[in-house]
Amino acid sequence: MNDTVTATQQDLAALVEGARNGRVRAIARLISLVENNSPSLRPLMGLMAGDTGRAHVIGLTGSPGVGKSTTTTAIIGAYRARGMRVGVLAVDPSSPFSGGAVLGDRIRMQRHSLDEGVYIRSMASRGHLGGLSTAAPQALRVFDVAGFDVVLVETVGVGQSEVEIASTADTTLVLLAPGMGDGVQAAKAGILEIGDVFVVNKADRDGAQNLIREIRNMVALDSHGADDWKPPIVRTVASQEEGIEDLVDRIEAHREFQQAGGQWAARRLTRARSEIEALALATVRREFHTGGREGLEDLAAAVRDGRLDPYSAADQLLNRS
Ligand SMILES: Nc1nc2c(ncn2[C@@H]2O[C@H](COP(=O)(O)OP(=O)(O)O)[C@@H](O)[C@H]2O)c(=O)[nH]1
Ligand SMILES: [Mg+2]
Repeated sequence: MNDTVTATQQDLAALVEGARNGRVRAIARLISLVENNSPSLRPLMGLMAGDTGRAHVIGLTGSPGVGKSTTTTAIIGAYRARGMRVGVLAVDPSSPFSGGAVLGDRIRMQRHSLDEGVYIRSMASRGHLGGLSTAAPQALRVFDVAGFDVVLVETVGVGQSEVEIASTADTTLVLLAPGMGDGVQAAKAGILEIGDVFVVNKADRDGAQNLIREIRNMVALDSHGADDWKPPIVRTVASQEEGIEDLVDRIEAHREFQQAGGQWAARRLTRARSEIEALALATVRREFHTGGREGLEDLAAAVRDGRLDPYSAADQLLNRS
């Protein structure tokens, strides 16, 4: 089967079945189809719709160098020790279709490379319909079909869409580290608002205690109702695997808290909503430009020349008048 050719329904069903049985080649193939925005995605998503929603999706976000990959590797080990199967999706918006993790991550994660209970994949999403906001959930669906108990999503917490990916996880970890010039003041407010668990990594460095205090003050200022989850702050030295058991305990506590209340389902509803919205908007936008809808060029000329106002032009473009 080739990316550029629409696979037959039978091929796709075999691939999905392979993924269901945890076959690495099938999983890899499916994620490549997502990454490359294959025409097969539509039937594929249809085949997979029924058996998704089981995996606990954990997002990790934070500035480059804060220790996301190191922490991810350590968390994998902790979950494996608890007998769970772990998938990792490293979302890299900048890299072209690299098809693999960057070298540093690969070496670091190598200790898990022979473990059948672990699958690590980095994914680019250039040219994907709807970009990251649809590529990431679709890739997550593949991990889910493959029966992973936990999926860790590492994103570079710089762009808005990367932050959104992490924040649509069931549990979002916001990583900060002392001595990186990204104290709480410097960190984007948006990142702090999405944290379910704050991780002060590189706690072996000076300034960790100050950073913890800053975050604690910030969390306290954020108005939490009596029944709301109060984001804990966990100290880690990921490179030494220190604090990781505590971190995983907090992650599990967050899952249990949400499942006991209605938040688990509510968050997944939000995730589905934004995925649909992103797909629909991307489709509409593409139609404007490929001429599937009449007349963006004509309408633009009419607005430029003062024959039409932009509101009416927009209505006409959407076929609403
Ligand atoms: N001192 C110290 N270094 C760490 C710690 N965690 C990670 N590092 C180092 O920080 C660098 C960046 O880590 P990495 O996980 O690649 O960060 P990422 O860009 O957020 O994924 C690497 O050289 C790590 O070995 C830690 O807890 N303490
Ligand atoms: Mg990394």
